[in-house]
Amino acid sequence: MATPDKATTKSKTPVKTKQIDNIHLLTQMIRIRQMEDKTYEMYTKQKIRGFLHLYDGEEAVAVGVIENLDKNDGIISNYREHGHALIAGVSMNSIMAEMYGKAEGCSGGRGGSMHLYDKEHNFFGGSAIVANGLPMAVGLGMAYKRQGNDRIACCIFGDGAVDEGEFHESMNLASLWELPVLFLCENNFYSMGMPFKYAEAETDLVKKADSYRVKGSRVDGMDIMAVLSESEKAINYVRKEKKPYFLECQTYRFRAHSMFDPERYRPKEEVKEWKQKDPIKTFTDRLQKDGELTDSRLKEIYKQVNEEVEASVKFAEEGTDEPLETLTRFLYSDDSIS
Ligand SMILES: Cc1ncc(C[n+]2csc(CCOP(=O)(O)OP(=O)(O)O)c2C)c(N)n1
Ligand SMILES: [Mg+2]
Repeated sequence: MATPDKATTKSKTPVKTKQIDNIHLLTQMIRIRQMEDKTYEMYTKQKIRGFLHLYDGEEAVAVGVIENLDKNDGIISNYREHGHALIAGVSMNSIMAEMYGKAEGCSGGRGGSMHLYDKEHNFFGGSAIVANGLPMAVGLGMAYKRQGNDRIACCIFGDGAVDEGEFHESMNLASLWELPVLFLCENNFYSMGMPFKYAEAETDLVKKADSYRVKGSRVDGMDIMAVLSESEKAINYVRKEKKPYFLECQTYRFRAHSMFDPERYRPKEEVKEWKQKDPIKTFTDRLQKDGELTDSRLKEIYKQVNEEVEASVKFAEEGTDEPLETLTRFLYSDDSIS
């Protein structure tokens, strides 16, 4: 989807297959990381307030899946969604302004970090409520089916959402009604302080999907190439067969759950081990080893991305605080967004 570098696409029957430039993929992951590092800094300076859930370590999932979607496909996410929104094409300026609570933000400054939303890019939200997006994605899939188009709904959620009733209801209905929904589980093995293994009686999530007759697979979410390849198969299946698919990406968040979390529930050694698999570092090393990326090109990428980040901070800082007089807008449905 939208990007600084151009992605090349080529057609292949029966479903379109994208060929995406490796440098572009790396740049997209770096854009997420650098943008979020800046939000961390601005949070500590109290420029950004409220909750802030960062995505460090999980970038290969957002990039590896969303890059394979079409721009008309819908995306519904959770509260760790800054990267999802960015790769869906939402501008960094409007994301940063939203985090600052400015009127120029993608949700008019009303949502903040957990509620990014952009109709133009079919990004139907972030949400603070765990598993909230799943039934919404079923509804979106149903709408696309009834409209008779070939759009699909991609629903992104964490392992914690699998414990919720909505997961089971949504998988069941999407399967029963044959809806074009990609259920994308970012399994980072923790739901706040709850380790995955203590939360699930059945830790094989693909088996759970199978119990609803939803086809599924699992992939190493730290490896951008693996995610790209598996998500392409999954997306093509949903689009062509018009049936749901469950894709589990096993990943890890390098930072705390949110800005308030002493992280007593996981050993420091474990974090260190996962950091060895940093998707940006491993992909950078791979491209350099293969001679696809020179040191100077890498420097240039970081320079460009950092300029984009700084520009977004400037945009947010210069943005408009909503005046008191309009604070009650949007309470009723006819108060449309201007
Ligand atoms: C319905 C609901 N229950 C509980 C919470 C509190 N809560 C916020 S984040 C979270 C953890 C969810 O973990 P996961 O889905 O694995 O996503 P991750 O944070 O790991 O990306 C919980 C339980 C909530 N927001 N909504
Ligand atoms: Mg989790």
